[in-house]
Amino acid sequence: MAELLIHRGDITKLHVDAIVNAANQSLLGGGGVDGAIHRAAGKELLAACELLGGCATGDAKATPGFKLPAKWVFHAVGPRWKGGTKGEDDLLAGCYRRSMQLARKHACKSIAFPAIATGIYHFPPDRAAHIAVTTVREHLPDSGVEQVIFCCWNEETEQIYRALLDHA
Ligand code: AR6
Repeated sequence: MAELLIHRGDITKLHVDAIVNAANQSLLGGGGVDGAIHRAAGKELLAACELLGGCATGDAKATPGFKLPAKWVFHAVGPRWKGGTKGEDDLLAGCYRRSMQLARKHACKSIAFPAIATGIYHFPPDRAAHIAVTTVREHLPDSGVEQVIFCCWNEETEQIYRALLDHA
């Protein structure tokens, strides 16, 4: 039976098979968790990302983790929040679905997600967490993943995930 766990802290420190990045379409780095991942992984990560040719919103692409403890980074591009009527929910679900598919492809047993799109892209955090948990649960059985960590950077996010997972 696969586990869904909550961890409060920095995703770049986690010893898991894959961490997911909240990237942008260029895949060439940025602020927030993206900046932290690029700093911790080293310059080789940017060089690997340059070869990927960008990524569509709602999709994800894989690179090695280089200096990170994680073996892989799945760079997912979340949607900017535009009020909820521009397909944001489906695009965010796509990030989680594609990441779980990449986990299967790369035989990952453990994967950690940040709260994609809830920072600089302003997606409402409770709505985003619901999509994250629902989409991961849906794709878990086919994925071969045994442990999913929802990595929460702040207390508000942690409380939202706790409420969701405790009442499942
Ligand atoms: N570990 C875990 N979570 C973190 C960390 C960390 N080290 N740092 C921040 N968070 P954001 P987005 C949380 O803004 O909204 C970048 O410039 C943060 O508190 O990183 O998808 C990209 O290049 C929030 O809960 O990503 C894009 O241009 C969550 O990670 C744009 O930001 C996501 O916040 C993407 O914006």
